[in-house]
Amino acid sequence: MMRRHAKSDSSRSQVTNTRRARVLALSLSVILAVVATSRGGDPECSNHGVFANGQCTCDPGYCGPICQYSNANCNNHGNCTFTGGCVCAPNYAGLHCELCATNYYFYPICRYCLSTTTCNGHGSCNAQGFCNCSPGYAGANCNRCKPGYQGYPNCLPCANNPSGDMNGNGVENIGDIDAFVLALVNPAAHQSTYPAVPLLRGDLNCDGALNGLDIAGFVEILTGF
Ligand SMILES: [Ca+2]
Ligand SMILES: [Ca+2]
Repeated sequence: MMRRHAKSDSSRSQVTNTRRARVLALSLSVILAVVATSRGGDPECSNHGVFANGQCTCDPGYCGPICQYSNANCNNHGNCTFTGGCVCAPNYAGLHCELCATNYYFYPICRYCLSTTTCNGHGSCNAQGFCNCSPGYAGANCNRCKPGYQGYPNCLPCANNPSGDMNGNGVENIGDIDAFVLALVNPAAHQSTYPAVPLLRGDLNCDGALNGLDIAGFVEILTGF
């Protein structure tokens, strides 16, 4: 009995040692992999590539004979080249992709805008690459008439030249809200307060009447939306 026990203990011990060896081997391989990764590449390749057969194979995003260039040299808006230049993405330009290409605006966003297409020929591109619509036009792409205008693409002023200037001071702004609301709810009071401002100036949807249907146009004039 004693000998059988001893044999059994010995074989258990062997199994345990084998497991330990396997765990150790696995741990070592993990450690070696981590070390290799953290080292980042061969020194001959600026630590950004692998040196073999007399030349460097650079990591993604690195270039040059010894991987000394990177996409960071291109402001990360293009790919570096073997000679240290940049091949910029289509919306970027400059030796280091530090500019927007023609017809792109608002570096580093570099948004595309072309007045004849993006703004439908009824506006111009602003510094942010959005459309500033010509008078009488509205919409992100100047693809419709502003309230008070009709007949896209011509967008001529409607009868009575409607506008949001319901207090008659020459500008359209939040100062017109009270006057516009007064014109809607108590036209006679509006006329006595602002005798120089015809009620139909508020006919922003151009249907020949001033009523609730003109509110959306009034809000758009004040907010731009
Ligand atoms: Ca006004
Ligand atoms: Ca109306």
